[in-house]
Amino acid sequence: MRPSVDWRLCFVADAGTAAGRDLAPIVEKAVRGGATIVQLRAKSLGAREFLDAAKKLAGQLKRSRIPFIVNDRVDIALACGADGIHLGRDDMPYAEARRLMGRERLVGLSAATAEEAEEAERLGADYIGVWPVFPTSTKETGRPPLGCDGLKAIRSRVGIAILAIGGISTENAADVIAAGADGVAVVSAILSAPDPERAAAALIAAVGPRRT
Ligand code: TZP
Ligand code: MG
Repeated sequence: MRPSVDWRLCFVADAGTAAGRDLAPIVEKAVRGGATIVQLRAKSLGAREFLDAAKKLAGQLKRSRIPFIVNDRVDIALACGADGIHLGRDDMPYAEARRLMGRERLVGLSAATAEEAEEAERLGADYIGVWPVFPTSTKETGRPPLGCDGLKAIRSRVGIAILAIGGISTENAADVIAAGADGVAVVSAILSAPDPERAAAALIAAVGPRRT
């Protein structure tokens, strides 16, 4: 059986935003601060570099007992022994990804609308990354932010775990949880902070105690 997941704070370790900085020590600090999940996102790395980084984080996070999710690439997730995969609309379709990943690993899907959220739930995804909740400069979204009202509307339509993403900070994290998210996923709030451990600690404090 897959262990239950504490969804509260997903640190999305984005190689692009890190701009050459080693992700491993930043991930370690984020976990020390209270991150409950880590996702590796590496849009511009080739397979070999992506896999090297993924293997390093997979080993590190196994020791910390923190679920490790790979963004985009099912092959990398399988090769490094990750706990899950996160897929967007242009990535491998859910059914093929699930067949390869199996039921013991997590498969998460991005959802920008209530229809996409319902489809993800129907397909059997373990969680959805709902985006963009607030304006963000980390990723070109091309969509107006959902805001807490948009997030609430999605919450009313699905029962699966929701990770809110896009412009989440210590200032708005509690509102996002009040709107029905199970957790928040952040890039810059941790990666661009002067002290990633303190930033993660402030975020998890804003999110509050585990409820699921
Ligand atoms: N997916 C949807 S928005 C986003 C991703 C990876 C970026 C969120 O980054 P930030 O810096 O936490 O706003
Ligand atoms: Mg993707």
